[in-house]
Amino acid sequence: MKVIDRNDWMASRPWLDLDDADVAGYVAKVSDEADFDLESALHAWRRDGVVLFEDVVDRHLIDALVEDVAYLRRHHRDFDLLVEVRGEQKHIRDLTDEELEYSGLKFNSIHAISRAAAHLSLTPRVAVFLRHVFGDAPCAMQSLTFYKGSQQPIHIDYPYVRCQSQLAHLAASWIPLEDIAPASGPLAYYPGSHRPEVSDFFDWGGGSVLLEPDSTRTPIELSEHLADRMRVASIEPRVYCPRKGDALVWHGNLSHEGTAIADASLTRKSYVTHYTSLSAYPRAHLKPGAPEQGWIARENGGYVFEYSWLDGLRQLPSERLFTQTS
Ligand SMILES: O=C(O)CCC(=O)C(=O)O
Repeated sequence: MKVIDRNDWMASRPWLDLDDADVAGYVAKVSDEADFDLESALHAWRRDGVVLFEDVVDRHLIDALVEDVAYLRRHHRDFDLLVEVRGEQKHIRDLTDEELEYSGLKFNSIHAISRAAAHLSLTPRVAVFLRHVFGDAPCAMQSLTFYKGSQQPIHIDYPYVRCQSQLAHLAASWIPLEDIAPASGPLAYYPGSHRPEVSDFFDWGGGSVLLEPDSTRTPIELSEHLADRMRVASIEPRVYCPRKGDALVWHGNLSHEGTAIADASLTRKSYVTHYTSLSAYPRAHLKPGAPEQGWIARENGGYVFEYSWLDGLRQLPSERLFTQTS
C-alpha cells in the first residue's frame, strides 16, 4: 500500500494554507456572505491556526445537549454509542458507574443520537467560517463529547482523523458546554504551530505521516516531537478558559493538549467536532442519495451526515425539539 507522506499532506492543503493565498481578493468577492470580520478571521487562521469567537453559540442547543448527556449517563445501558475509556474503545452500555466518572472519557460521535449535538456542530459562525477556510461546504466527520478534562498530551489531529480524501482538509471546533474553570483541565493550544515549518512532519515509520496499525512509532513519541518543536520555535501554550456561548476553531495541524486537572471534583463539559470539506468527505461514509439526502443537519452551508453503517438508532431527548422543523 502507498505510504501517505508529507508531500501528500502538502499537496492537499486548502487554498487558505497556500503561501500565495490572496485573502483580500477572496474577501472582496464574498464580502456579503459573512456577518463578521471575515478578513481578520482568515488572517488569524493563517497566522495562528486558531480563531476564537465569543458569544456565538445557541445556549438552548447547549442546554439541550447537556440534558442529552445527563440522560445518556443515567440510561447508558439503553443506547448504542462507542466511547473511549483510557485509550480503549468500548460500548457505552458496557461501562461501569466508575468508568463513567473517569477523566478523559470520550463519547464518540454523539451527534448520531443527539440532534442538539448535530446542530451545535453547524453553529452559524463556525460553519460559515469553515466554508471560507475550505472553499467548500464543511462536513462534520466525527464528534467527541467530554464530561471532564482529557489531560491528553500535546498532539495534532491529522495522523488520527484521516478518513478524508484530502488529508489537509481538516479542522475542528471546541464548544464549551459550561463556563470552563482553570482547575478543570482546560484545553491549551500553541498558536502558529500549524505551519509545517514549525511542527515539521512526524515520521510514524517509513515516511508515513499517519498512525497506522503497523506504525513503528507511538503517540507518546509524536508528543515528544511536538513538545520539542514548540521549544525550538519558542511557542508557549495558551490555556483556553471560555464562557458558555464561546467557540474555538482550530487547524488540523495545530498542536493542542488537555491540561492537568487541578481539582478532580470539577466537570469540564465540552463538545468537539472534526470537519472536512464536502469534496474530501469519505464517500464510503455517505448513505445513497447524499448530499441531497442522508443528512441529520444541513444549515449555514454545512452538513452533518448520517453514517452509512448506522440506521434507526435510539435518539436522545433533544430529538423532540426538532421533529416539527426538519
Ligand atoms: O478537549 C481536550 O482536552 C482535547 C481535545 C482534543 O485534543 C481533540 O479533540 O483532538
